[in-house]
Amino acid sequence: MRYNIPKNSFFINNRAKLIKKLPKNSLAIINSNDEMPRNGDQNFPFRQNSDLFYLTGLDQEKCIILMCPDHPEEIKREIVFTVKANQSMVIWNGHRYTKEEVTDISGVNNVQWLDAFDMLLRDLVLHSEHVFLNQIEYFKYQTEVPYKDLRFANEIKLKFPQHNFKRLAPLMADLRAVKEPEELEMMQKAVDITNKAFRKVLKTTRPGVMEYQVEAAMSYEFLMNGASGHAYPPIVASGKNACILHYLDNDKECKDGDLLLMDFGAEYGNYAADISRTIPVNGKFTPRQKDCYNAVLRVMKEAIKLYVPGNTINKVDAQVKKMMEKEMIGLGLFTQEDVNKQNPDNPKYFQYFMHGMNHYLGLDVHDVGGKDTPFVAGMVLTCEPGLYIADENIGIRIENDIVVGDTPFDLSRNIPREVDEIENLMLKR
Ligand SMILES: [Mn+2]
Repeated sequence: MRYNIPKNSFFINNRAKLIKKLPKNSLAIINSNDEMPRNGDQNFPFRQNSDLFYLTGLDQEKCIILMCPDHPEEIKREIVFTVKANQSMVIWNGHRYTKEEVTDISGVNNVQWLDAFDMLLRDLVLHSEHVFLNQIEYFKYQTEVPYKDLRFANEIKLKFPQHNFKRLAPLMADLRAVKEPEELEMMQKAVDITNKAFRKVLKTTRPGVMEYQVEAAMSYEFLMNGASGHAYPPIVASGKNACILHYLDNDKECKDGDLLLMDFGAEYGNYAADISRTIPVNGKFTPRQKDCYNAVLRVMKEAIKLYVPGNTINKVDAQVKKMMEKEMIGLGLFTQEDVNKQNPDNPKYFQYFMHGMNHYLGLDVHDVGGKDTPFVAGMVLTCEPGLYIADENIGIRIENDIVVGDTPFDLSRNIPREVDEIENLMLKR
């Protein structure tokens, strides 16, 4: 393992929290993610199912957990299934978990090989009234790929059509949204590695550098420090490319006088960082760039104060949009009068700041949680105001990762963001 995994008490506690949410006589089933085929005999790099990792710590393909907390036989209340490695697997793919290792990592005592799955599943289903099945339920996302949990749901419904099937995803979302101390530690580590990468970028960026070379500097620091890599495809966007919100080409030259917007984050032990920074390619902001940058930075500092219990994503977003509107008037992008007579369905600010300014962060970069769910201490969200003035080749986003609390805590507090700080660090190239 490249990372230090939390003690199994963390995973045991996570399962206890889920069990509390299950009605009596329930069975919950969570599968490992598929190994996704690429081409020929290759797979894409394996990434564990976030819910399975959260409940077990297991970071290997073909694991399944069955949780049946009211089963009359105590030994069957929690079972993990895993693949039994044969000699050829070990030679070609390396070590696979032993039963003892599964117990050490997850704290589950009953570990079985996959060939015992069908009979034990039958036993547990027949002792249960409700069967909770997992599925990706992220809003605004759909896929035509029949992934493992989905195929499994279809299969088990055919086998046991009289059972009462229920959605596990909303329960998992409730649990995962509020982070345990072990998780904050993992996320802090992901953010700290991202900080190292940013400082490397400050030292290596200059006119003539290609965007992908900036990306390479990030990747180098990530891997050198035990991250599995990028938590999501990084955006390295110079000049007007910064106004393309999901720019991923990263193939242009960074030019003298342009800004460079980077949205990037390390993944450490399956936990994501999500940071954005904007720097001048040549090491010095122009007066106009500085004015625009400081406008976004002022808003960010005010916005972080809103990450307190009771607030919501939508409420914070609305307040921040008002703050940005005021800054835009200050920057001469439009006037108060324009705002007074604007079409409320298409406000003036929208032309220069067209994305949401926060989302949950955790095992997934766009983590579970609702936009109108009141914040609770221990939730982690990004704070990412932006300003995009395509006509002026200016695209700015500054993004930090904030833990909700009466006093919000900034995981990214050590990542440089002041104009002077950035310019000074770039001077030392
Ligand atoms: Mn983000």
